[in-house]
Amino acid sequence: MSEYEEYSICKDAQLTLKKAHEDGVETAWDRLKKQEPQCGYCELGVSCRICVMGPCRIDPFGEGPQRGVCGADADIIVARNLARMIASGAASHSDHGRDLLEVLHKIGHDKAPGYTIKDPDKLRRIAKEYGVDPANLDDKELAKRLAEAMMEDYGMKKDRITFINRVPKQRVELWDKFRVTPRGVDRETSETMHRTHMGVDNNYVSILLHAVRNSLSDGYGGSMIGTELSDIIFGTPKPGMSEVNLGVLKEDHVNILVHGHSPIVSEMIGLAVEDKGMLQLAKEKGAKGINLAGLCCTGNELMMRKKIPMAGNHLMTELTMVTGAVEAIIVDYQCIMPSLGQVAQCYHTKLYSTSDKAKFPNMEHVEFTPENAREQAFRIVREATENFSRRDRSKVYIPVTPVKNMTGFSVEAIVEALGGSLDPLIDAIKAGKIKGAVGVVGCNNPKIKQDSGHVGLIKGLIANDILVLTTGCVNVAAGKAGLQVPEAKELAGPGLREICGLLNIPPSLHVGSCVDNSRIVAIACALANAIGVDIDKLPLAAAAPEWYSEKAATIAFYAMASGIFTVLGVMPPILGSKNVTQLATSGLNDVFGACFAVEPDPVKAAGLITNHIMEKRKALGLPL
Ligand code: XCC
Ligand code: SF4
Repeated sequence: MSEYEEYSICKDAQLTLKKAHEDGVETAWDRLKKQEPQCGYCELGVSCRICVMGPCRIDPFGEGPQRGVCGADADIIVARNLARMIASGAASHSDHGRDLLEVLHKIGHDKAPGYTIKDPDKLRRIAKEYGVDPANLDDKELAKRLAEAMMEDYGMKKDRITFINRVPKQRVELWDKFRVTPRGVDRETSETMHRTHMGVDNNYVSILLHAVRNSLSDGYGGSMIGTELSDIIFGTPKPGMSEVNLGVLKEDHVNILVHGHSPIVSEMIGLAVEDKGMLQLAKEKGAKGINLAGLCCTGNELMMRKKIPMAGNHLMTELTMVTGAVEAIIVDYQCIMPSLGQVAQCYHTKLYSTSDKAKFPNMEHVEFTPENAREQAFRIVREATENFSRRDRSKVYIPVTPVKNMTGFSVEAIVEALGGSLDPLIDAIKAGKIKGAVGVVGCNNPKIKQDSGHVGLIKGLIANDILVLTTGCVNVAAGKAGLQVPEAKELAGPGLREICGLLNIPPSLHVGSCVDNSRIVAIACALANAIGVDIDKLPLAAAAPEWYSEKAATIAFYAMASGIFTVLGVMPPILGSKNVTQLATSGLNDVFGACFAVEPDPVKAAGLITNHIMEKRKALGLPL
């Protein structure tokens, strides 16, 4: 086994990683090695630097200090740190949602040239959910009114955010009872920061209950608004074919990559690369055309809607440049390693940051606003195309050919594939053809062999007739492994194989980006409502096998609080508090009917989840 096979299960990663080392490029894997051994206190969650009487740490062996300078013990410190993680994740998704809200509002005011309403039906449907009567209003006026109604969800005018209306009644009663129903998107994040300041909330249970409320303000607030508005503005995804891996880069084309999370910038880049003048310029520079591909969740957004291929997930982002074939990477925000600029120094790739809130070393900043986005997109694409002349053709190395990936499974598309309602899915679950469904979500983390957790778990689940829904970086892993095409039904158990064959869908469905986990909880709510039970009674689960991001912690929390058992592949920093660990891995069950498990081995994780789903089936009296 070559050294590189220890880092990733993917050929493209192994081969470019080898070249990266030959070229003297440092990657996340190298930097992880230099960080080891990582701080044990921080791993356990028992270090605190919330105030400058500290930093403090608790001795996990009970011999050294058991309290910080302020008197906080391990329970308080671990709970506060975890709550702050969740606040950051919620803030990230919700601020992304807010940017879309701003675009919608500006569309309504004619201040966002180039942006339009691509799904007016959905605009009308969502407006109704917000109590805005669409009758007699044109799209623009409606955009304005819906935007204003959604802005109230971010503030404190309401006592609960609007999409809570999608949640089964029993669940909301439970949330009300434990006072975790989210009131405002920003309010809950702000309150987490307040509660975790020195001398505010010092009860680990109440800190964590508020963290739950904060996570729900993301899942049913910021993220859900982000997803629904992206559909309204850029179109609701429909199933179709695309491609994944580094082989989507084209040797004879200008290659432009978009990276980050928000579709606001990348949709404009998508328009610019199709412009005739740009194509002409590309030809003058000796390229056959301009090839656009995605990375991370910006890539997921474009793949879902426009079937634009994906060059890679999180750990591939540095390696794309090692191909020597990338003219430009345009980033928005989140999950963009600040090392990209350093890697670019070794190649001809030009890097552009586009958001005033996300700037990076060795990257040119070209600020995008709803007003100037079209102009700026053309400017960057022109520069990228001109940059083709600087490519050193002798250094180009595209090591693989692309793999097909089916995409576009929005809730609407799933319902349509089923013939207009969720009933056929419910029938298949009741009959035991499909045993249950699992959202497999999240990142890459160099602590785990890249994509091994995702692929191992998905294979294990589909073999047991469990339908998988993927978001985020999992999509690329599953795609590369050939799991997201209808032919992958051959790897599924007999029941799931039959259903996939009937509907011509893969056993593992790409439902979108990180914010699109809101699609998964929306389906869970719709299933529960259709059957007339609470979500925790359903044969569902969630997993984040290779998570690294605070956002993933937030997603895990809102999945759990929705009643969905959640398995993590990487240990969160909580082991320093027995009480918090006990609560997370079992105590929460008594409150929300779901809790967490940590299992790095994907085969064991598939077993755990299958057992859980079988137990839920048994309790519902369904065949096993
Ligand atoms: Fe980021 Fe969303 Fe994680 Fe990938 S999966 S590393 S958060 S890009 Ni959401
Ligand atoms: Fe130390 Fe308490 Fe300050 Fe944390 S909040 S750094 S435990 S004194």
